[in-house]
Amino acid sequence: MAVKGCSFGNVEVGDVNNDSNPDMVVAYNGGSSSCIGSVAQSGYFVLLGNGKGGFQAKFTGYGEFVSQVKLVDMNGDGMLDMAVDDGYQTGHLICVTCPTPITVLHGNGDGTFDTTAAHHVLDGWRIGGLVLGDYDVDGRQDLTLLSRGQRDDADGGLVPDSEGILLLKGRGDFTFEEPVLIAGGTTATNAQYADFNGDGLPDLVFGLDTSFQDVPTYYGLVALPNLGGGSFGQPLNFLEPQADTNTLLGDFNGDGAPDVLVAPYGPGFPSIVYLNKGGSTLSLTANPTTANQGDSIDLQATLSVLPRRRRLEA
Ligand SMILES: [Ca+2]
Ligand SMILES: [Ca+2]
Ligand SMILES: [Ca+2]
Ligand SMILES: [Ca+2]
Repeated sequence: MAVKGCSFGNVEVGDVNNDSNPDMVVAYNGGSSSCIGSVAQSGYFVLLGNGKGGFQAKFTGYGEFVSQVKLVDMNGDGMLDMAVDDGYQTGHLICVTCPTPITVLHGNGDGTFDTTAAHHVLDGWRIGGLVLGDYDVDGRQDLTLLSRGQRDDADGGLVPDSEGILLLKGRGDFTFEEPVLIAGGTTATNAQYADFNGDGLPDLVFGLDTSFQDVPTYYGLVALPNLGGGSFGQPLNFLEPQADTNTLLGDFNGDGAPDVLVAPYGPGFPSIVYLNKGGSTLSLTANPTTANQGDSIDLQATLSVLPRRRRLEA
């Protein structure tokens, strides 16, 4: 296996050959611009686990500059497929406005993926991250892509306000509906789905990297509530330094509700944990609903507390 000092992308864990032992896939950039004086083919490594801590690695050449791979069963056949973010490079130079093709490779169930019949999901957009999840809860996997902009073929630049988050509803057969852009004019450092309010719909949380909005409506740590049917509500913003919001999810206090850890990229900022208060809401109703100055009215406060999943299971 020749690595030659080139950069790796991300690592994913999953059982790609269906032997119940966890395996790994690793994105490999290749290309001379990320290597030290050498040229290497871009692609990905598959490391098949033997269940005892050992792995057998195999490299497969693919793409121009594979930066991210994600494992998911896109067609529901029980075998993990692989979504691939390729690009940021043309020739041997990293290109900041070049589109990054998104493809899905069909998993053969034996640790290999069909690179000869890649399913092209999206071309012409510069993508900075892949997020998996069935956001419309129809049982078919969807794709959520972090857009760094759509290439403007007229001038070779980027279409204004085309940064944001692209929602691609999956049809379950490696094809997707037309992308829908939300959070336009912003770029996210990363994004993840979790059901923060316990309504069964996965909500989206991300850290803001850059805003190009004239009047900012997204900043810091952003949570987008899932309204159902594939749509998301207004952002809930939490103040954080811009471009410093790498988000990690976990249930850090063991109450069954997902929390968010904001980890700084650089020195000087502390890590912050946002503990989820669940879907609790406080509302106030007046009786009568209208009154003149000097009249008395009754106010009734209602506190609604959604049951947490762990409590339901107990
Ligand atoms: Ca395996
Ligand atoms: Ca599959
Ligand atoms: Ca879906
Ligand atoms: Ca939810």
